[in-house]
Amino acid sequence: MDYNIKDRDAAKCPFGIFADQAGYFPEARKRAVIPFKCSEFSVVKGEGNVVFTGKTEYFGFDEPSGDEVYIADFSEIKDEGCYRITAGGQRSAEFRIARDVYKGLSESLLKAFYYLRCGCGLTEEFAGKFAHAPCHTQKAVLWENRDVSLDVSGGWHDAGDYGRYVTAAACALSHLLYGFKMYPKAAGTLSSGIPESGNGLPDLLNECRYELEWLMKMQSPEGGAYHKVTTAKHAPFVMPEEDREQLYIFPVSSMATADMAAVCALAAGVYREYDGEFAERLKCAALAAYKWLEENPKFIGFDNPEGCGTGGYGERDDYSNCYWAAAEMYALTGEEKYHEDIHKALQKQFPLTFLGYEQIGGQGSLAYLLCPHKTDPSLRAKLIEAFTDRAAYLKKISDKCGYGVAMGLPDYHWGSSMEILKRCMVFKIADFFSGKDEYKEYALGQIHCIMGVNALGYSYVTGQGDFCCNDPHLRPAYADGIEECIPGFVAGGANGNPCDGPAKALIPEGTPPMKCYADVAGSYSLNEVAIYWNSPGVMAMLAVTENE
Ligand code: 9MR
Ligand code: ZN
Repeated sequence: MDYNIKDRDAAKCPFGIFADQAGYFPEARKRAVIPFKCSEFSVVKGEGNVVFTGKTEYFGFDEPSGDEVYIADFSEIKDEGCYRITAGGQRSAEFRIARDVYKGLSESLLKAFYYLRCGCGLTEEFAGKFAHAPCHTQKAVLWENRDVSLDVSGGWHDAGDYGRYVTAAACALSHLLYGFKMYPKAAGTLSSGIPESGNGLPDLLNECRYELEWLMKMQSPEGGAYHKVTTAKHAPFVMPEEDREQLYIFPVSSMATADMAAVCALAAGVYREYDGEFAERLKCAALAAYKWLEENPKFIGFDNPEGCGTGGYGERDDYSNCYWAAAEMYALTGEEKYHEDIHKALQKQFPLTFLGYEQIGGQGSLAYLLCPHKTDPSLRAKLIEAFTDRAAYLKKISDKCGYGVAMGLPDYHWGSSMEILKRCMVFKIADFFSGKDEYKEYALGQIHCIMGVNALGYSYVTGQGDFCCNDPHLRPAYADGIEECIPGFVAGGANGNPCDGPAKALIPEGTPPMKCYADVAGSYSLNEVAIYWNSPGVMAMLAVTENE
């Protein structure tokens, strides 16, 4: 696809040693990766005081990166401050050791949702130089009946494109809302500097409300959820307010409807204590969507109709979505019929711990495990075991990777950063329910990878760290003409099977998957952003900072 993008040359990493560019907690395990032969390393404080010298540990050949890896373990350093690792004439980026190393990162990851708000202008007061005029405020027409026009304005742009998709939205909201439910201390104090800040509601809930208001507009009169609202084709790389093409609302799908029931029920429970009226509206939307599912038991998937080229978000079945919906409805209402529906849904085969938009059963399991009503002890035990087994499996994979990443070779696909962050969440969820601190370091290991402990040394979050991606496939970030990228966006990341022109031109055949990345705006399969790639970032941050 030609988007008329002139890609800038991606910068080369100025660092030969890879550390977390945000930093490390004082008491945590601290490791940097050295991808060349060396036996000794130093830790340098500030402007060059060597505070520690240690022997490296030879890890061996690391398959995902193709590197011979040496590990520099400097866990002994616990004093707060700014440091670098040096060895063999190379150095790492500067990083901090402190209890609040992830504060800025957490806020920035949440603030990214504000930058994606649609249907309103971003003002200079909150968006600074990234302010822009209101976008996509016009009514949209039904794709299948152009005489019907509806107001479905609001919500977040999905990603680098300006589409708004219900299943993607529900997934992102679920990560944020579970982050809030499970880690209330961290979530309650996270402030992102948005127009609603200071109104008595935590900013995470303010931000989610912006999306939920839109989501409820996507409900059909019969209770089904329209799958998406987009233009017929992706816009060129223009600012959102310059994308004035006709907006279309696409038909109802089962996945979108089940996800709408689920996430509205989840949100109704969360907002109940802050805003009874809003919670009631959410509950009504959830009930109507669930009723639609009962009345329309046959699966209705989604394929782009001819003439439409925006994101599809098709799924092969809606098993995990229906499980999630039943579990949230039960958690909200305590009605036995939903409990029975959970058991019915579990007769189908799907992963119980996956937290993505396509396999969303993990959210169903969280709903059940956190449910305030009577639960079945054997099902509870089974779900907890599913998370702890998954964490144990991911631990083994991390141990086999020189960079400590819980990713096997095939896991480096489109949006691998999301996979890494979801793995961090699985480690933390397993610990949450087992009551142990078994996987703490493994969870942090995944964050370290996103923040620079990876074969290219990138921080995969825009504006965070001295060497971070800066040219993501994000329309406003390109069209605004500002060199510095809008901060806080998680880039898709390394992808062993990139499928767009720029990526194919830039990544030589046979490149190890962890190195299949380029920071160029033209590549959507390497460098796009998406709401459900930022949301596991926020949830992971809440999880790892809750007790710091
Ligand atoms: O995140 C999606 C990824 O898992 C798929 O492989 C890819 C191709 O279908 O689509 C991605 O989703 C995109 C969506 O279709 C449209 N908005 C941008 C999304 C992120 O790239
Ligand atoms: Zn918009």
